[in-house]
Amino acid sequence: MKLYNIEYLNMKKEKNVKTIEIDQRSVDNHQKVMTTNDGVPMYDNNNTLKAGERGPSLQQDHIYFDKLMHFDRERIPERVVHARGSGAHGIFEATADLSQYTTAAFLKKGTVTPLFTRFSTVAGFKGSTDLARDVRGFSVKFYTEAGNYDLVGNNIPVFFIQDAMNFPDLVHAVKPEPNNEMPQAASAHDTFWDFISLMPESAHMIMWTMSDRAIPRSLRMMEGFGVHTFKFVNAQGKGTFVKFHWKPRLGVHSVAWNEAQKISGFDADFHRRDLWEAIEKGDFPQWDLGVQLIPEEDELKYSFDILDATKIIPEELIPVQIVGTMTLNRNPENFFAETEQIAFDPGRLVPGIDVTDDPLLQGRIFSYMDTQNYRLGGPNFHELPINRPVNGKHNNQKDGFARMDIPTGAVSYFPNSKAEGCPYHAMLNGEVGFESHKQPLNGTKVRARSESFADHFSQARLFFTSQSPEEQDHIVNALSFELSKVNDVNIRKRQLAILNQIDKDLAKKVGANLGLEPEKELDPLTLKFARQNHPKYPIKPKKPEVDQSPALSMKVKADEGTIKTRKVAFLIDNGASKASIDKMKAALESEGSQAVLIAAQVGKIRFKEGSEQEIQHSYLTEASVCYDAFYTPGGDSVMTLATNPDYLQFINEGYRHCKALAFANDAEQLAARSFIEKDKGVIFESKDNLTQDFINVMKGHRVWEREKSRKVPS
Ligand code: HDD
Repeated sequence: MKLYNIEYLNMKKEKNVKTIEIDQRSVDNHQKVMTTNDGVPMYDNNNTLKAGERGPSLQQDHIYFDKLMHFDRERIPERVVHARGSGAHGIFEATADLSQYTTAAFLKKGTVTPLFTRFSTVAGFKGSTDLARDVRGFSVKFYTEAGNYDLVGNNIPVFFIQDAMNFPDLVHAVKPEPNNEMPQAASAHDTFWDFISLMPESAHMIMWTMSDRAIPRSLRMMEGFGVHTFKFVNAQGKGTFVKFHWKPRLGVHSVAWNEAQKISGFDADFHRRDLWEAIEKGDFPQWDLGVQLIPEEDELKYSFDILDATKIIPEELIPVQIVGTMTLNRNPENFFAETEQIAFDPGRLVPGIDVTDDPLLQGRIFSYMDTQNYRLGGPNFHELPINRPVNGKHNNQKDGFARMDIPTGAVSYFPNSKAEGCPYHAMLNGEVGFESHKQPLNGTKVRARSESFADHFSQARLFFTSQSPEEQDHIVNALSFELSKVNDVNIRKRQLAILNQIDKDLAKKVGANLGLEPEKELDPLTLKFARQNHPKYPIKPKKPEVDQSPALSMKVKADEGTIKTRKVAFLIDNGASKASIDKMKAALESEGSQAVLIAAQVGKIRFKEGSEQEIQHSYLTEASVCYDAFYTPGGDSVMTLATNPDYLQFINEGYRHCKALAFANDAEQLAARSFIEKDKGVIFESKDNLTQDFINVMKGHRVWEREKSRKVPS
């Protein structure tokens, strides 16, 4: 059944069952008199009530107390992890027939379901930078016709630990150290690497977090993963294991670490702004939802355990099938009411989807509900507009802080006869309700770890060796940076020994940057802790099914890239040639990319041809690191740009970060005043096909080969 009309839904100011409901709660102050919280018009919002104009304030000033009482309570606890986040409304349209595997109503082909998505960093506080080296949260709440379904994932398909019992320790280790609350939003410190170097199960995740995946170019350009193996359940009650993937339509791209550090200074809201602006412009970000399906019979077939959250199922082993598309098409009206108050929970499941025995997933099921109760002040957080299911909630739960629903009648128990047995549970009427998958269970009560979880390095190696040479270099650099920030040399040595188990060359290169020779064996302390879980550790790993996984590399494949929504800085000044600007602008816009004119100052500039234009961006406020590519048009502006250090900084930095730089005929001489050397990413109008070559290089995201020449001191 198609619940909503897709064309209608794709309008900019989205209207769907959920957003209509949200809009009903929105408050418009236009032309309204200011009132107290009780709706009483306020005569004077400037002065407290006093005994005489210069006298003390009076205790009867209820209006002032009303205002301050609310102000004093404006802050709620930030999320204990994932505090910094950005969200948007959207829709999901199911495009594949999955009825053989699941009864989930929102996955029925053709169904359109409203949703809200929140992206986040993990370690930083609510006000921290978007560009921290960190995992990104990728949470989606589907408001389905069978209730809310939350897919609470990350942009990395594996996790640091295997069992939820270690989660508070992991978080304590990565968060700022408790004595001095430093460093903010950074894993480059002793306590994090102390923990990691004693937990070899983190090796695979560390490869991902030290790769450029942890510094995305945009939230719109990252993959998302459900991480755990979940279970689909069909109408006959048969289960199928499933892994969820989100594939961004704009491709998967990152910035360079040097850029990330600088963006944090120039625009700590870089990702938030990028998401917001794209949606405001109507450039709605889209992801395809993919699934990897594993028959129940194959549960134990692989060299790794599918219940182990530190493992992927290589796409080359089980391909990802696309089953639908998510479109984010509306920004929140109010950050707090929507993005902050949304409460995700991986235990929020709908009929047709269930959890598996993954011990990390099992542990999450408690934590989320518990944290929402605390963070949002009580058990009625489900009634907040952003959290309410669109199909209504009916049960006998009552009271609690800030109850918003007003249940009617005298009956709040089940079974009852006085309310005709209502609300009834689905089985009474033979209706569909959530049923746990009928999975046979038996076991001895133990606190233990399965031996099938003991191979910590095979997939870490698979990830590293599947990267391009440039991506491998970035991992070496990131590890060298992080471990150089660690003060305790024993921690460095321990981690280096872990890296040596992953890849000898990797360990050697990182070791060289730390002045250390990698130890052949794991450190005795690492072994001691690993043996707590696996007494016979190290256990000989099984032979992996694949030894290369091209899907793990972000390198853009030839002809697959797009420059849609990319921002190109046009570096100009008075006297710039409008014709030269317009030619490039038209070419870029035809590919969906955006030209931003940047001059020495905001205000009017006059073109060579005589016309004028209002400029919004100047070298004072803009930074090269916030743009994808650079164009210097021709005209008389070339003379002033030649002596403008801010301009030269822009292009030098763009060059250092391997971005495309194009120069119109007259402007080519400017390259000679910088550190730029002609390569395929430096396009000269006199030598190249100016617009087409520029676009082609941008499609490849970066000219990474250029990195070898580290000559640019920007
Ligand atoms: Fe978690 C938030 C993702 C393991 C406990 N987690 C949180 C958010 C995301 C994830 C995206 C932010 C949700 C939002 O935007 O509001 N967490 C993950 C993934 C994990 C994972 C992909 C492993 C595969 N988490 C994990 C474990 C535990 C938690 C093992 C505890 C046992 N996570 C929480 C939490 C948070 C949270 C403390 C903090 C705020 C919140 O829940 O709403 O309950």
